[in-house]
Amino acid sequence: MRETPRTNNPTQPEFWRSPLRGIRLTSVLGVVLLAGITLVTVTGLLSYAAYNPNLSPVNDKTPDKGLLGFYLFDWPTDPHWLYRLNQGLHVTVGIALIPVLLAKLWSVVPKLFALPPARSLGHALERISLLLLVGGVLFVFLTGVLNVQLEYVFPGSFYPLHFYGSWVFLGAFVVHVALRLPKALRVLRDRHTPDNDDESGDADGDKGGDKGDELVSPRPAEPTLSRRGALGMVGGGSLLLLATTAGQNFDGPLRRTALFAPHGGDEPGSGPNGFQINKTAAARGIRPVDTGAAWRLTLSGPRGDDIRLSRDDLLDLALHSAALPIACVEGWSTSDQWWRGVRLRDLAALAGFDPDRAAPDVLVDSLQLSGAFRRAALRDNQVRDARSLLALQVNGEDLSLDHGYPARIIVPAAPGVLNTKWVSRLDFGELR
Ligand code: HEM
Ligand SMILES: Nc1nc2c(c(=O)[nH]1)N[C@H]1C(S)=C(S)[C@@H](COP(=O)(O)O)O[C@H]1N2
Ligand SMILES: [Mo]
Repeated sequence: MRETPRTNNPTQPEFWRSPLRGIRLTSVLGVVLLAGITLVTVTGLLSYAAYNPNLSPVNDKTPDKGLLGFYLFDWPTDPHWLYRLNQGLHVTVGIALIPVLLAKLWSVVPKLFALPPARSLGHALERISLLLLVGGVLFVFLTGVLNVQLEYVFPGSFYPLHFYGSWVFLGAFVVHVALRLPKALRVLRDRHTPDNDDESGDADGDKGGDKGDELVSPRPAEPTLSRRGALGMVGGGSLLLLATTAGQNFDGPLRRTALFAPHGGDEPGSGPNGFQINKTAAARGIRPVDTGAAWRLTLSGPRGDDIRLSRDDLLDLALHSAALPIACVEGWSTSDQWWRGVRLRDLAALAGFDPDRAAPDVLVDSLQLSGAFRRAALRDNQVRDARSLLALQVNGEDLSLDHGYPARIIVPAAPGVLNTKWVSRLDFGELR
């Protein structure tokens, strides 16, 4: 029996000593990642469609997307909690996957150091795709988490970074899954594939069925944890992140369980306007003189002449109610709030359209002079929906300044970014 040599060189397989590594661990983690990343990918692509990026340059943060916008469709207004569910899943599942992702990378790290860097052209191509896979996944998760935690650390550039980064990662991911899934499934189906919980992987040189499993350490250290224990730790970590994040999608005591979420904790204040605020009026530079008695809403449409309405004029129109949530791209949401105001379709009619025959799109402008989300475009199906309001009140009281007084948009199933606050102008017409 020969003693396996010691080494300080990570390009040598002997350097990596954990007895937990092996194709089984990698396969279990891989299959969990496949399910999780598929869900995060689908909800991410849907979230992009929910912005209506192809409706107007005002909504489009990635004007150079070209073919990557191939699948865009008219985002529906039903069910009214659609975006709340979509984005809650995208962010919560993404965060809960982090321990699984790190464990998967740990399980294959010896292979990333292995030499020679390329044995053949095919091998070289595979290693380049692995670079894009590992770099891509770290980049996409990091930009996502930083955006949620710190809000726009990359001013103005989060969307293009996360969007294009995701497509690079996705390409490499599809290649990786196509190459490895068959093996992973075979390993998981075959109960006799040796793993490191059984006796066959010990250091005495008789590696039995481990032959060919390059992930198994040729010089394993004494185990301090079983593979099942390691998987338990990873799963426990995921559950902990899930339990300390998911609460940001609910109100009251549940929200206070969202310890790591910036929009967890107590709702701001109490009373009818005491629900989560994203950007306050002060943070967006909204001045009290602009929201006082002099405020007017300007409507434009095919009539030509602009129509100007005071808040009292709006209150004299037919008022309607709708119970709708605020659901932010950052993955927090409120439960349904009871909004009251003027239907967008009624305002379209004032501007000269017949929304029953053909509803127009609308470009919404606000009092905010600079910064993100001061303007947004809504599609005809959103204007037509009887629950889409220019809201003046919420939960039986006037809107607070921070929730958009004098008037804000609220649309069913739409992302928060389309629910413009401090509205000043609505231009109805065909946008696309
Ligand atoms: C973001 C996700 C993922 C990353 C970053 C990642 C990364 C890696 C890396 C770097 C390797 C080593 C490649 C080598 O040089 O042989 C590897 C191997 C492997 N991966 Fe993944 N992977 C991911 C997802 C998945 C998924 C979804 C599956 C399952 C379907 C999977 C199954 C495997 C398998 C079976 C191996 C082969 C181990 C071997 O043959 O020794 N991986 N992965
Ligand atoms: N004018 C303006 N409207 C805006 C925003 C903004 O920054 N400026 N933020 C949007 C975003 S990202 C969200 S999630 C919602 C949040 O609404 P709330 O603060 O009333 O909860 O408002 C939207 N409307
Ligand atoms: Mo948002």
